[in-house]
Amino acid sequence: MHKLLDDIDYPSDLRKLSIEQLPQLCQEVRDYLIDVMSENPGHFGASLGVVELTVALHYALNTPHDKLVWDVGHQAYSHKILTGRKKEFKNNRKYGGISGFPKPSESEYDAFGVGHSSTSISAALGMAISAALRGDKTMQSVAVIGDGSLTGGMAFEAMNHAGEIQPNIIIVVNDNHMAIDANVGALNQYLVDITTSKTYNKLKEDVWQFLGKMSRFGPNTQTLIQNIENGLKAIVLRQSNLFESLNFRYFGPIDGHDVVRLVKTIEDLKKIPGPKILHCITMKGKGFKPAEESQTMWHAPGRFNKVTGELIKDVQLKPQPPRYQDVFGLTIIELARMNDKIVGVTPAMASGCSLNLMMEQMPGRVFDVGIAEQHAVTFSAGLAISGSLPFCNIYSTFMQRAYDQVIHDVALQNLNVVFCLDRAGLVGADGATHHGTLDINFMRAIPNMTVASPLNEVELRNLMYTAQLPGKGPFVIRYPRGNVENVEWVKPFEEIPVGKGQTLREGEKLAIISLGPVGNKVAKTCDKLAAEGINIGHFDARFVKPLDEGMLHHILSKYDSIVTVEDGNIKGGFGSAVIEFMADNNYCKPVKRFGIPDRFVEHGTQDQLQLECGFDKECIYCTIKKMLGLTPSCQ
Ligand SMILES: Cc1ncc(C[n+]2csc(CCOP(=O)(O)OP(=O)(O)O)c2C)c(N)n1
Repeated sequence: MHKLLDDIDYPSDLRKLSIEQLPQLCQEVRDYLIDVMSENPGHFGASLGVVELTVALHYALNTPHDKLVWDVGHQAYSHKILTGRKKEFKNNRKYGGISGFPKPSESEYDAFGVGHSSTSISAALGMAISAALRGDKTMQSVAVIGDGSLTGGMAFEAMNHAGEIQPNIIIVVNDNHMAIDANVGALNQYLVDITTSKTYNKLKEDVWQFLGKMSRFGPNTQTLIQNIENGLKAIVLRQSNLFESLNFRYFGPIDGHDVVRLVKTIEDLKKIPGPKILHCITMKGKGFKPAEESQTMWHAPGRFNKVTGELIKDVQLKPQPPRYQDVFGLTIIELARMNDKIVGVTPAMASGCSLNLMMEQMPGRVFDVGIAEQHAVTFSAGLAISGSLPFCNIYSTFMQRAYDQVIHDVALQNLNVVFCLDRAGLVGADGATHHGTLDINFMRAIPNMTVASPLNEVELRNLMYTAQLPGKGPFVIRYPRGNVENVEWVKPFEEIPVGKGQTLREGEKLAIISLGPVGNKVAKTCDKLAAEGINIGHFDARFVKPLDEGMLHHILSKYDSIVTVEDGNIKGGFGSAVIEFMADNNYCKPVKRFGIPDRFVEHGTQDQLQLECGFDKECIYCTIKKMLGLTPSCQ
């Protein structure tokens, strides 16, 4: 059967439809999303939740002239489908395919590059002001931000600014009461209250209907509308509405799945100057029952049967080892039982980092602070200075947000906060915005800081154990996304001396020094070389800071050339630390550094990206053979 979506590639095609046809189009877009994502997984629930909003926005706005900024961008899949990427969507997040997030270099409809939350209002504000400065009076600047992302401080910084300078912007609050887990915080409660307060909403509805009637009389009634608004709202609404108090005009809450009403509302809002909030109530996973019912699990599920909703597990013949995040999540519970000072802190990533396990067992000792990395760090500093021992778990990429807090609030005061950086290194399909490849570099620059990366699951446990022993100061433990090496991983805790690496094998001529789990791949390369009669040394640094100086002196005295391997950016990273050590100690030897080159790496599987960056097993093998003057079997 011919579908409306078949004829739509761009918003200009969409605008040819009558408003009555939009519900059908929404159904088709939703079906297409379910169809494609059942095979090629991605951010599912959030995308299904904004289908109507996306159609309405592109229908009512004049994109790409009007600017549409998606916060985080994980929900922007229907936007991609309706802006020239319908076919390409089948390769969403795949190596060489389109990005899972809006990206201006990919499309002129992607007004701003996103991936990290709470940036949309600032960016839309900048766009609105820039348009005003160049005399463009027609451009609309719209930010779409979820209730979860609204908990990020930047969103408030931007509203605070906008409320004063009164730009022409629309902020659409996409309120589904969820972040990845259930949304938290007083603001979340406020949004619930505002949605459910009968008195408030009756009043809003009356104002709304009145304004709706007036707007039908055309632009001449605008002044009248404004006068009424100013009078009525100033008296009644401003005192009772947070957004009104910040000098925004607040509209809603309205049903974010009623596409016709959304279109009419957005068209009305376009005629009202100044900063406006449109509060839409949506449901995450809308239209796919399992996703509506289990919203956290369906935030980003794997492949699934699109009829039954059953998740498709890849065939597994033997039991799979746990993920690094689970080792963290289970180990912190063990440690917290032994040490009652330990608490867990997460900025809205409880299930992402497995702190949800501790939350279930020790609810009073884990704090989900919302999408607020900066606050998470300084809150941890406050806990630590008062005698608690916080394990603050933040994905490496999101830790970039809180750099000053780490320096100023934790390291400068030498506080014992344990930073567990999950998803360190190349993360895979989430791509450039999410790779955690800079933490080695920025953490090793901070005085007082210990920076470690475990080789495997046992080391992760032991580092966590070590970090909570007295007097350890600020302590970073970085570990990657993915599974650990062994099914059996629970061993008694052992303290690891801070700044001590380990010898994995001695050899001759050339030594590899690796950092973190990438060392397991290196070990396999060493095995392969050994099978050919080439015996090189392999050392696990464990610590980037402090470096194991004794081990380095040994390596640099014994071996002729050095190879470093790290899952992080080469510039200023672990290999650079080794070179600095060599320069400071007058060692002059050839060094080859493997890691991520000085550019942003896109999306793909972790293996594909390591290969692209030239530090997969094969590249290391070939380089070593060349360094030893041997002809590699590869070129
Ligand atoms: C700075 C930052 N921290 C954490 C995340 C991880 N993250 C991605 S989506 C999401 C939840 C966003 O919630 P909301 O804005 O309400 O959107 P929804 O998924 O509910 O549609 C989080 C925490 C992020 N993208 N950026």
